[in-house]
Amino acid sequence: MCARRVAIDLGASSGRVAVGEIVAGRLEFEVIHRFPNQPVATAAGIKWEFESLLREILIGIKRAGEQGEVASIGVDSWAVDYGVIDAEGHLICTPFCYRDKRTEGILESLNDATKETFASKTGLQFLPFNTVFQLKAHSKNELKVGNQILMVPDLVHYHLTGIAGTEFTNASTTQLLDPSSNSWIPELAAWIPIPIQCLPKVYEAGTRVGKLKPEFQTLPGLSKTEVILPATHDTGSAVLAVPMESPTSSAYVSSGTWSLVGVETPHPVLTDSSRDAGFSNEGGAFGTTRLLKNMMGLWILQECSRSWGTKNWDSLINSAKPFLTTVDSFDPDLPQFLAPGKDMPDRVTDLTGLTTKPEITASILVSLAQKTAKLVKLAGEVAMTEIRKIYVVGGGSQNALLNQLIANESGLPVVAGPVEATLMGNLLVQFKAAGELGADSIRDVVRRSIQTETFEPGQ
Ligand code: LFR
Repeated sequence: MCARRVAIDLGASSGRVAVGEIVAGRLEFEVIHRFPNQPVATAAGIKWEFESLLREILIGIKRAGEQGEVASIGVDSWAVDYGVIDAEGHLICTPFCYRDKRTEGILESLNDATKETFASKTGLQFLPFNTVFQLKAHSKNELKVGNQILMVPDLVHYHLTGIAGTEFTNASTTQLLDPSSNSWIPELAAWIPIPIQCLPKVYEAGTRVGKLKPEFQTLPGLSKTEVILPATHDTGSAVLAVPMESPTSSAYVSSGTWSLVGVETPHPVLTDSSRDAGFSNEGGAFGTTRLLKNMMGLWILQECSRSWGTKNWDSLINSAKPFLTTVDSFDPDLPQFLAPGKDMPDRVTDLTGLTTKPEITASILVSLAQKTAKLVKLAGEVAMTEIRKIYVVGGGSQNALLNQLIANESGLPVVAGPVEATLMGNLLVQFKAAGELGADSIRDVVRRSIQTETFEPGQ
């Protein structure tokens, strides 16, 4: 009988718990629990409601166990955010949201020499919210020897097993890790400053961490369950499930609240051109590197539709069609778009002069497509390879209009799907680690399990 494995994917706007099985070489999975997630304003700043996320995760895990034996569980989430546990394992600081303004100004205050050290040692794009800058802004009383900094998925794994550690794909987004040696960089910990011992041991994706704590083992279906680390960075899991046949001539876009645009390389690309173009070398599973740039994804439109009280997302997208060739575009990565706010449509109006919902929507979609095409081209240049196809995965891959616009802007075919790339990548690492994929690669199984749609340029 085939093992049932559970993937938990925490996203910036929702979380999902899915159960997967391998049936005749295909991955079959079902999302058995969904719950909303959003950053909340607290007296300390913008934070995630971590206790509530844990409660929802447990509802999902219990449900999975009630339906049958669960062989393993793995959690992935957005990157960079972390919590702090003390020497007794108590969570003394729940995760801040990367959209909190406590890191404002830190990046700008770096001198050239420090910037050079960061860039050359980590090969990561400078983003104001990278973990290293959040830790710079963090109260140092909490960052002392004995305490540990755990990323969001690590906190959940710790809650489930009592074993503390982190995983390479997510650790690589902290801007504190050397992507070539997988080790923390003492010089950068000293810059914050934090004791290097606060940074946990780094494990590879696929590591079998151990059994659940006794209190969970007594629940139905969970007595033998182990935690197996997926690529705990959601983008890491998603990129594993990009169905590309030829990674050297393909670019991917992991499309959701953010768009992560790049190529997969066999090793970090720490060249001047990569650094000048602001590319990140994020650690991938199985020795790969995600050479990518983080750009604002559907976030601006999500915030506009929240502000407008939009009920029907599809009709909002359709309403934009008549205006695609007439609206002005803008750079979606301008800093004024980072923070949440009901005034998001006004922020677009300020740049474009557009005021109606269909025109603002058109302007956002065209801007996203233009920026995506530009980054695909840059990714090819930086990786010194010719890109012939773009793969779009994740929730945003359902946006046919955006896919078509990307194809038109780039002049390249766009292959859309899978929508649930992150869950699939998470589950398949667990099956692989347990030796249940046979000779198949993760991408072989993905290709067999899904249908994609291709958008040719100029249609
Ligand atoms: C996508 C993502 C991106 C990361 C951003 C913030 O969900 O993980 O890869 O840059 O969230 O953590």
